[in-house]
Amino acid sequence: MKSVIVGTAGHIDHGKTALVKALTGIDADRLEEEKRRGITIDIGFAHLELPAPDGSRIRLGFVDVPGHERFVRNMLAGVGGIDLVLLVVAADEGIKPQTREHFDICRLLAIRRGITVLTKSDAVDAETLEVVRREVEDFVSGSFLDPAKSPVVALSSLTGAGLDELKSALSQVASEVAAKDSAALARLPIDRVFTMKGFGTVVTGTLVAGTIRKEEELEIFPGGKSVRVRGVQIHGSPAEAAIAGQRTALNLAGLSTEDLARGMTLAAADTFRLTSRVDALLSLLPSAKPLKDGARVHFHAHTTETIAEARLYGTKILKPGAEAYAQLRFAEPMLLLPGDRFIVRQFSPVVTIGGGVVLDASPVTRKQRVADAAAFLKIMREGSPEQVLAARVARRGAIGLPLDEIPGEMNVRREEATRLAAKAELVWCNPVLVAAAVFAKIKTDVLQALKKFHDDNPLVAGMSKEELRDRANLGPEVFYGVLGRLAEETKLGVAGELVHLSGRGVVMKDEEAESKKIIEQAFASAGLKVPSLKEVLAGLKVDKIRAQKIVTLLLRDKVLIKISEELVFHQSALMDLRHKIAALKNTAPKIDVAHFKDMTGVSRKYAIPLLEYLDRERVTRRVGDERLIL
Ligand SMILES: Nc1nc2c(ncn2[C@@H]2O[C@H](COP(=O)(O)OP(=O)(O)OP(=O)(O)O)[C@@H](O)[C@H]2O)c(=O)[nH]1
Ligand SMILES: [Mg+2]
Repeated sequence: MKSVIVGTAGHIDHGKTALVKALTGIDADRLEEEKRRGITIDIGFAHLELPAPDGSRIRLGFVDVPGHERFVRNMLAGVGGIDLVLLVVAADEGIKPQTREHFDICRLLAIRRGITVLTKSDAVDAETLEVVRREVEDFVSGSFLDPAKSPVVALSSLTGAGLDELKSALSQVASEVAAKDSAALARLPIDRVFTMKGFGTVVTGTLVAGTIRKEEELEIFPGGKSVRVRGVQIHGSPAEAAIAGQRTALNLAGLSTEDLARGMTLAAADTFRLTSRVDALLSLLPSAKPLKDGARVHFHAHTTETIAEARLYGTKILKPGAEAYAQLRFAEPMLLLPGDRFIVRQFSPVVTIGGGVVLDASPVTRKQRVADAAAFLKIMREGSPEQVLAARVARRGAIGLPLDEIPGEMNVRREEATRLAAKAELVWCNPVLVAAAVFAKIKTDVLQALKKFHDDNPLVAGMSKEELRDRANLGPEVFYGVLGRLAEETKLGVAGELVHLSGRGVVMKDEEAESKKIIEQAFASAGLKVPSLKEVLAGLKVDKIRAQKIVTLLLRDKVLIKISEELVFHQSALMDLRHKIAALKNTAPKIDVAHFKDMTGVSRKYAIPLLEYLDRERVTRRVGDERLIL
């Protein structure tokens, strides 16, 4: 069954609550004080089922709001989730200040459908009724309530005259209202918190999106606590699930009324983030005073309110009737998402001055801030979902946007995020997405850094990955994404921890290659009776620094092996020694220094370091003055 939320709007005492009661039989004034004073103070609720023109049934949830100017903030807590408004004007009074203010609010919130209701028709004669009807029709003409598109119904809640006409108008308009998206990520702005005997802690609200099932885990904003839904009620009856567009009551496990308040939001778990500032399109009412850049305002969205500072983009002052991009900075963080509508009221005296729509609720760091905020926000406002995603990824530059953050940033399900990412032609560097142009630039930068390294270090096989990453100033995800891609394209090679440009690496000049050979030869032919390194290097054609680099290379490649500060051997000589010692094991399990000297022909100066080397290599183990052959 389709569920539609109907809200009342209009000046105090114009008969809103009486109208809801005449329609539904329910008195939405539930507070004792309201009954005593005969006015509505806080929002109240009622419901009604009507046959739709096509024979199906429509469930209407009513949110009745107070008309008193002092309670506009309560009205704002109720009006956020409505699909259809009943703009109530008493025939004996006509248009009054809160008729205007409530109507302004409905327009600023972009409520699309409604019915204009002239109440108390019994209290005036036919002629007066006609005069008021004309006045009201004039007032709403050109708006979403234009009489050419939306019904105007005169009635009396006292006598019931006109009620049937209103019901059929309601059924017609409600059937035309676009249903809220029950497949979207769930969001329930809380408007009431109380305890119910036998049911525990209860929150109510209009489910503005998604579906909430019994036993589901949700997250509370602010606070971030996760909660389990113990029970669901729709209009006082238990239900398995609540779907978008329904007035919803939830019993939450393990929470007391102190943990919860109007203005908080229950939403899909592990998806959204609180925000302290949003970028928005802000419109000022023609009746408002000019708004200065940086002015403080009262900010209302859904059931929340806070104080906000309005930073205008590209202008110092917003003129009445004009609109501008603005950043709203909140005194307290809240959950807001792109597309959310809001109202702003003047700081003092408090009157409604404007409103708008949130374009971006995921502030980025100053470093990542886009140079042209207006261009970015224009895409947020008018772009297709892929364009919006592409711009969001592009502004993250080389840091990229984690796929996991897209649902929270754009209010889309994960599957949708993945689909959009594929469509927007982004580069996937698990787990982040990077704009194709940014990725191409990073590739160039990495290749350049690598080239410079090779130029500066001709004798080194490659650059260490971490040094390259540091040089390119990249996070690990994007760095390894780029490295992988460049390796695929055979622009570079990766060997262990080292990265080298294809075709580069160790490129020796003739002199160096010759020197390398000389050194190697000198040690290879010396066996264990090695010359001093200094001596060998002194006899080379190349300079000291280059000679040292060659030695470093030979040591790195394990052609030469250093066993102590002074002693360097060719690996083949040490290999021979190991074989000899191993062969000895068959005849004698132990060897002492004298025996070792005899066997190898080296002096004590070489014998001790060599034996210590063999101990380290676990070829021998020292036992007293002897070595046990292992
Ligand atoms: N004669 C007549 N009186 C009505 C009609 N509808 C409401 N009233 C009376 O008007 C007074 C105000 O009605 P409410 O329904 O409380 O008005 P409201 O718009 O809800 O007022 P707030 O919620 O305080 O803004 C009450 O005394 C009602 O009995 C009507 O159709 N005819
Ligand atoms: Mg009322």
